[in-house]
Amino acid sequence: NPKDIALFPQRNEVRELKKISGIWKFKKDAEDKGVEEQWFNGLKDFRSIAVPGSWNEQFTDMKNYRDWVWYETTSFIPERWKDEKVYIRIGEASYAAKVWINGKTVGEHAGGHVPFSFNISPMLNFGAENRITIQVENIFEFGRMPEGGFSSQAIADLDYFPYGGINRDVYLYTVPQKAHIKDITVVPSFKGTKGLMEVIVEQEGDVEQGSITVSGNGHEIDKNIQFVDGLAKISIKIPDVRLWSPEDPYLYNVKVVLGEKEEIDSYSLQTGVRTVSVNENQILLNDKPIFLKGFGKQEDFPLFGRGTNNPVIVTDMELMDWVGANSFRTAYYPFDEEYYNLADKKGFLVIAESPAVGLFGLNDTAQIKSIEGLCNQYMEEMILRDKNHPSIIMWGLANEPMENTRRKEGDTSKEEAYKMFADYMQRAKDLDPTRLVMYLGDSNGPSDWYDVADVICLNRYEGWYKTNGRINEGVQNISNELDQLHTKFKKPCILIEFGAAALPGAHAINPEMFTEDYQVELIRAYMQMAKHKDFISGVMLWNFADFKTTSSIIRMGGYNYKGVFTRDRRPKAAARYLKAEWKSDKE
Ligand code: BDP
Repeated sequence: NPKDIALFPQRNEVRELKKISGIWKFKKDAEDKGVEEQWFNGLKDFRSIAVPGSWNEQFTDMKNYRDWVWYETTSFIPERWKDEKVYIRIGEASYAAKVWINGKTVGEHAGGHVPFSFNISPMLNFGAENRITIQVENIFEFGRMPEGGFSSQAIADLDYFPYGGINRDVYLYTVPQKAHIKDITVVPSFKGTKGLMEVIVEQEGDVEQGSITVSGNGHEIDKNIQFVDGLAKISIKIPDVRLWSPEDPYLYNVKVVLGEKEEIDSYSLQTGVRTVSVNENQILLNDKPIFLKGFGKQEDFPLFGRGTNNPVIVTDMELMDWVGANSFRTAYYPFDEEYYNLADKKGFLVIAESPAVGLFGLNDTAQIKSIEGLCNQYMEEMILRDKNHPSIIMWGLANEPMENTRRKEGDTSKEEAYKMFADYMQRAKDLDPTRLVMYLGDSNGPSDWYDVADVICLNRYEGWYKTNGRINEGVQNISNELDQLHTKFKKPCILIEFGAAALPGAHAINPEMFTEDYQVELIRAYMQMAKHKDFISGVMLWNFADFKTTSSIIRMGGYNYKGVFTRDRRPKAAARYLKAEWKSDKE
């Protein structure tokens, strides 16, 4: 059941939680013979791998490996878990995975960057060690997301490294047998000093009664709830509401209990009260204009690749504070939940993105059909998992959807592509009417699709790939384009991706491409231009840090050097320039 990922597992009076990440057994299966040879009954001749962590970084012979592998670990399951429902939750496995417990099939999942969860009670031995086996592959092909098979690129058609493996933590957790809380959606709003939370609770089971307690800012509000067909809805008024904002990222605690006299299940989450909206020129948070100063980020670091590492999450937000940024994008996929938890607490504004990168598939009818379902699935999983984070103000639903320039007369795929795209964007808005939606429009993409987005988000590389070496001319081009787009669509715009590669330590008197000086000059020119347009609601640099990508003639050593920090988080000259700009804005 996909809904099993809606709530991050937690430990309380009625729920148990055990993290089973660590060093696991690991084996390559390039010929895909493991299932036939029943490797799920115990791996032989294995080596060891860290979970979470990408295999590409950990093994010298697996840098570009994308085929099948096997993971195995054991975990003791106590006798007292017999009366509970036990689940396994895998934070993410790229790209597809199959799971066995004690040699018995549990289930499978396709799609990286999002968690998946299975009820494993029927396969467990209680009061004993249990063997957990996960088979993973990261094959890149047509009809997957991100899509493969469009070019002869050795590894991927996209500009980040397609790391494989179990890249996030793995948990075992329990929920009560009788009934449990499956999902909680909190929709906040306010009027003057009165806050409102519309809360929807979904349970698995048929308990009729429950309660909700919202506490914060010196108030505690208790309400009983009634379930009809497993669902309960209630509006909770919050007096003297303390709104969530970057200046005051205040969080309320929402506790849901199932059962009347006896507590059958309970779940607590933290969320904030804030609203997001737009007018013709601005993005509004709590009805006041905001300006996004920030970065596109990747989950990428030496040694663990895309594997989750909490010190990196904490450090990156410290560094964003240090330069005076207030926002970041999870380019181009949903990040580990800890990013959003910390952003909620620190008051960062987040554009949360789905893995719909490089939609070259909008070329013809067959391609559109092959990815439509996947786009929707990932968008839905992302919203299901992340909807209660006040830090997320906007969903990023696609990166650079492309058009077919070789269409023949009578070909209707252009209309079909637009329709698919518009339906997809609308579906996200229907699922979550409280946030904005956007996609990143490339200069080669369709320019008339912005009518389906709340904000016009441009990625432009003038002064770099185009008008290279001629920054002012390039920036003038974008300035003209922005004016035209704004006149046509009457929506706020974000310069959401721009930048120049800078090799750390490279300098020149006359700014030359690839020097730190050129990167500063380019960023300065874009930011100055943005200052003179009142419909620009943000500047977000590409990228926060240098990151690993696939080898090519424009990616020296396999890295994209557009970071303002190096891959190991040392500041380039551009970071100091931004700090001077952004910190002085604040003062
Ligand atoms: C943009 C792509 C992004 C790349 C960037 C670049 O959307 O993924 O990393 O170009 O070339 O067009 O740095």
